[in-house]
Amino acid sequence: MLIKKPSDIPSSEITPEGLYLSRRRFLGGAGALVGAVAAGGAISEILSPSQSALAGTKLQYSQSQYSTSEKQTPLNDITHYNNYYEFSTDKYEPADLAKNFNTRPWTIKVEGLANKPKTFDIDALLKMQLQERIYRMRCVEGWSMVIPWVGIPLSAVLDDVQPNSKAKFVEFTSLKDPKRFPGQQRNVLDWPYVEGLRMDEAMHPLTILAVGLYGETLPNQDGAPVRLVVPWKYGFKGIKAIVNIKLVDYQPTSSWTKAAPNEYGFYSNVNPEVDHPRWSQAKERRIGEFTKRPTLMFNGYGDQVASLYTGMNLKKNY
Ligand SMILES: Nc1nc2c(c(=O)[nH]1)N[C@H]1C(S)=C(S)[C@@H](COP(=O)(O)O)O[C@H]1N2
Ligand SMILES: [Mo]
Repeated sequence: MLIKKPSDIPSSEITPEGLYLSRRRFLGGAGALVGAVAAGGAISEILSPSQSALAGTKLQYSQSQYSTSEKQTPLNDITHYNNYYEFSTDKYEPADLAKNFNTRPWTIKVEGLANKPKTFDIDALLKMQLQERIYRMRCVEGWSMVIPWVGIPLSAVLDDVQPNSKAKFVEFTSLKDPKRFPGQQRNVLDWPYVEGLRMDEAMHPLTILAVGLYGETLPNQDGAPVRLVVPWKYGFKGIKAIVNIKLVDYQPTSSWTKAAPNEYGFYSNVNPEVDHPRWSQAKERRIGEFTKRPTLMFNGYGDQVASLYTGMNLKKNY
């Protein structure tokens, strides 16, 4: 496959994390008011009948001390305002384009520098000790949501394969299948989508593999059947449709870093003091609100995660 070097990609293609906002109605107060399903509505009610019967299945889970009590974003917004370039660069399109995406069979291979590499079947993962994690999420574009995820700590899966002492980072890879992902027929990103975490970030109790939201299995457009959620980092870290998790001794190069290294660094921590090269990160718009609110350092999770970055220059390591 022909991969375009970053210098060959017109800026209109690497702008994506912002380009479409200017052209499209921004989801906000008015959009939220007309939303058909209020917070707490059932996913099955908003899915078209043809959508995979697997999305919107009730999950068993317990509560967690890590959840925020902030008002949750309506389900209709969480499922109709998605960044998912495998389907489309337009945030309004994945809801429809993903509706027939088949998430069975599905396995997640966990391999690399581990004593007991293992391939998990998604249905085995769904039977692990799931928890609800109501997290603030913030996109690098400046919008935020509060999402009641259901998932398992990533550490539970990693502990199972026993990482060895050479493992320093974790590399995540999404499914590559241009037949099922129309967006992969275009070179908007270098497919498959790849992300990475440092070992201590991956093992942190806030980091989860999400398999559901609002108590039911994930809608396809939100990353079914399994996606990463790291609440103190910009949304693009939350890689969707994961098929491979690899323990490695090098710092993985994520798809966004590859596309625009000066804009999207490895750490990607939510940081109001470090502007994106083309816009400020000082404020954000919570979907459903008119007035912008100040963005919090580490997205408000500083008490739990700031110590991971002690002594690091966060302007250099953006
Ligand atoms: N595989 C894959 N994962 C992805 C993306 C993508 O395009 N492909 N987009 C990322 C970005 S930029 C954001 S903001 C979040 C959006 O997640 P959501 O649609 O559940 O809100 O998914 C992230 N994970
Ligand atoms: Mo994003």
